[in-house]
Amino acid sequence: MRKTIGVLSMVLAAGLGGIALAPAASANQAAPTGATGAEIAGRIWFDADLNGQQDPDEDGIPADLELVSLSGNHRDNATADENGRFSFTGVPVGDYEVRYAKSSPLISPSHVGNPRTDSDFTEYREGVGAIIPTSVTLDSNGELVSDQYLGGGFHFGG
Ligand SMILES: [Ca+2]
Ligand SMILES: [Ca+2]
Repeated sequence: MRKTIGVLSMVLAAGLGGIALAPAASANQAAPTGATGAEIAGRIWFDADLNGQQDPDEDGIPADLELVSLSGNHRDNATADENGRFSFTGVPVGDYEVRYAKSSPLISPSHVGNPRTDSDFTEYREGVGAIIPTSVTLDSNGELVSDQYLGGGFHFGG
């Protein structure tokens, strides 16, 4: 009799332990990564031949950029350096636009060839400028996923 009660208690304890631990473990995983934020980065460049790829002889463009949430709220500003490289850091999970308020609507074709060196401008919006849509998501391990190879190719002509 004693032996049977002992086994029953152990089974009950193990079952309860399993139930109690599961939600605590997943909550602990998501909190620290979500608080840090992700990096969104890329390069604005002068696409001389307008082929949508960053070629070795094409220069970067220093540019003032704005990060805006899809709901239209200003999130951050960044300035591309003399090589056209820019970075936004500490960006939380969400959908965004990187906006470049250039005056010429002549932008490179979107997503042609190698995604690390292509142009991710998808539209020129009158009164706003050239738009790169992007997002920060969480993968199944709770790790932040963001694009650090965003390209913005354009031409002055037209
Ligand atoms: Ca090119
Ligand atoms: Ca890209």
